[in-house]
Formats: sequence, C-alpha cells, structure tokens
Amino acid sequence: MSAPANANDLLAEIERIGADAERGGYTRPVFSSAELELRSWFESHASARGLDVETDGNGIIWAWWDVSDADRRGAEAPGADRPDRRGAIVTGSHLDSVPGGGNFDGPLGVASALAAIDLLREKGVVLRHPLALAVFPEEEGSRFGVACLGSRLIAGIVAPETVRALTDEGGRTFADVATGAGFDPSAIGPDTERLAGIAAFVELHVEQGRGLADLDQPVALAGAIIAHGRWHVRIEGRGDHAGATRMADRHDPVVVAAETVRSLRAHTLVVDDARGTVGRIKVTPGGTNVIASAVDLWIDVRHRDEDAVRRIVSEVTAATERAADAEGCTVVVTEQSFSPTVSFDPALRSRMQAVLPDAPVLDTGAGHDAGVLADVIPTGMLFVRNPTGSSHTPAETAGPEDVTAGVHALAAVLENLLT
Ligand code: HGY
Ligand code: MN
Ligand code: MN
Repeated sequence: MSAPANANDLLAEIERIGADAERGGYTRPVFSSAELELRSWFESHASARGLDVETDGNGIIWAWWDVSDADRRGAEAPGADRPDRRGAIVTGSHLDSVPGGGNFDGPLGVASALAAIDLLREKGVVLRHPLALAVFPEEEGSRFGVACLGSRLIAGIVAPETVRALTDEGGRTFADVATGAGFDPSAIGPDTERLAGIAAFVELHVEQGRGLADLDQPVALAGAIIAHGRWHVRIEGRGDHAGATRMADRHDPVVVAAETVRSLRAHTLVVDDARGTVGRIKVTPGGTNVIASAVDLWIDVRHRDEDAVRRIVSEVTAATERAADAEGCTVVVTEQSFSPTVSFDPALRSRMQAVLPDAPVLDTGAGHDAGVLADVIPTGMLFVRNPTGSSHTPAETAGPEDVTAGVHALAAVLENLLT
C-alpha cells in the first residue's frame, strides 16, 4: 500500500476543483460538477483504503472499515452475509461550499478522516467496532436554502416532500437536480435504523473564528453551537421606468429591503453578542434604469439564546412590514431553517478531553452536521486553528502543521472510541 497520505497532500489534490475565478475561493454547490468531482475524489481514496463505500438515499456517502467477528466487541454479527455495523463510530464532514468559500470548510474534516485511517493502520490498531467516514450533502444550504440538508433528512427533521420541492437560484427543484446528478429523490428521508447503529459521530472542522489563534493552540474541542436560523424575505412592489415614474407614484421594493437591512443591524446591535447578516439580495428584474418589481433577500440571525434570535427576527419583520405598508408593497417572511443552541454530548466530550487534555473547549457561531445530529446520536467536534479566523471567504486557512496536529488528534480520539 502506498505511503499514508497526509491531509495536506489530500487537500492539495482538490485545490483546483470548483475554484471560482470571479469570486475567488471555491464555489461547490451540492450536485454541481465540482461537488460530484469531489465525491469521486473521496470515493476513490476510500476504496483505495479498502473501505466499503455506499451512498444512501439522502446522498450521504458512507465508507466503512468493518471489523471481523473475531475482533468485534459486543453484539454478535447478524449473519456472515453482511458485516455487523452496529455500534459504529463515524467521522467526516461535507464537501459542498458557500459561494466563494475556502478549501478547508468541510474538506478539512473529510481529508483528515482519510489521513486518520492511514495513521490507525500504520499503528496497527485493531478495531473493536466498525468505523465509517461520512460525507454529508448540502451542509451549507447554498443551493436549496436549507442548511445541513443531508443530516436534517436522515434525522427526520425536514420532510422529504418539502425537500423535493425546494428550488435553486435557477428555479430547478431538488428532485430534478438530484435526478440529473444520478440520485433518486424518492429515496430521501429519515433513516432511524442507520442512526440507531451509530454509537458516536466526531466531526473535525477548521475553526471559523480566532479562538485557537488567540490561545495559540492547534486543536480545540467544541463546547456548543449557538442557535441560528435563516429566513427568506420576499418583497413585491410595482416595476416601472426609472425616469418616467414620479417619486410619489412609486412602490419600490428595494426601499423596503433597505429598511430590512437597516433594522436587522439596529436590532442585532442592541443584543449582546447577537449576529445578524444579509449576505444575499436578489433584485428583480435587476436593471439600472428599472424600478424593481420584487426583491428577495435572506437574513441569517444567531445567538446563544434562541428566544433572542426569534425576537430579533420578529422585530425586523415588523419594521419591514411597516416600511412595506408605507411604500405600497407586500412582504412575506418565511423561515428556511432553524437550529437551536446545541451543547455537544457531555460524556463523549469528556472522553475526548481525556484523550486531548491540552485542547481547550470552544463554542462556535457556525453550524455543522454534528450539531444537527446531536439530537439523535452522541456527537462531538474538533476544531483546527485558522490563523485568519475568517471563513466563508478565500482567506480561510489552516497551517500544514496544525492540519497534521488535527489528524493526530482525530486519530487518537477514534482509537480511543474504537478499541
Ligand atoms: O453557516 C454555517 O454556520 C455553516 O458554515 N454552514
Ligand atoms: Mn462547514
Ligand atoms: Mn460553512
């Protein structure tokens, strides 16, 4: 077998996939050619390591390192015809990105999982429980609007028929796009049996913040993920000519959208440590000399206290409705996804702390599949230092030594859980 690849080499292999010349960074939406290429990259590395690779009905890839009946601890095998995968330990992350994102958000966890397997093999570790590497689709929710779509589907948090009808920027439904990418949209939905077989899920991720940089530490354990949600705001007015229409005769949805943005900033600033963002605005039809007929914008609000999140959203909704009334426009605000504050499994975290006693415990403002799955299985996370602290931008990074430190930390945690 070739020498174990290290995670830095693995990441270097994909650094041209989905590179976005216009935005900078990477744009790798789910089911795009870039994301499908990354799936193939992962599957070939997993197969090269002798893992048994499968993709489930939700488009989640599972690459299994099974254990022989002689080695396994605990339940008897259900029969020689298929490996007993109950009590599995899972690690992994996602490969899709935000528009113009970095090469580490998601892929670092996937590459580190592959490299951790190499380390465990090199050490001759004998597994007593099965290990699976998992790759979750649409973690960013950048194409169909719902964050952590794959993990929400398998956990039964989002309804399959709702997902099938979700549309992307071009108006194509999830069902059509998934079919075009070779998936079967009728197969999506909760998988309680698969989840029941998982003893723990540990996700390694680049830190999205400066906690480790400020502490001068390479690796941290995750404490909590603050509550976060995203809402679609649809404002409709009356399109018209920019020059021929008197100001008194206008119903301009862009004016209302400006109030949404202003009030979001104002209501967020008065709540300590709340975060409110409008990062995406779509003006229809979008002509310089055209009064818009409609505006779509999306707000992302986060805070440790989920009631505070909801208060901010309702205050911004009220301000937007007042502005819409004054401008003779209409507005509809729709919740796209919401994740309550998540504290990771305390027993798993203390076990991870015993393995990594020097690792600080950091909370995060970024959502993750491990956060969504925390409701249904024990989950934990490892963060790797990001010197810039920036994420969802090309500035996101992790130094090679820290990447390697992250792999060793993950391998040590997996060895503790698997033997
Ligand atoms: O948006 C988030 O917090 C995550 O990066 N998907
Ligand atoms: Mn991520
Ligand atoms: Mn992200």
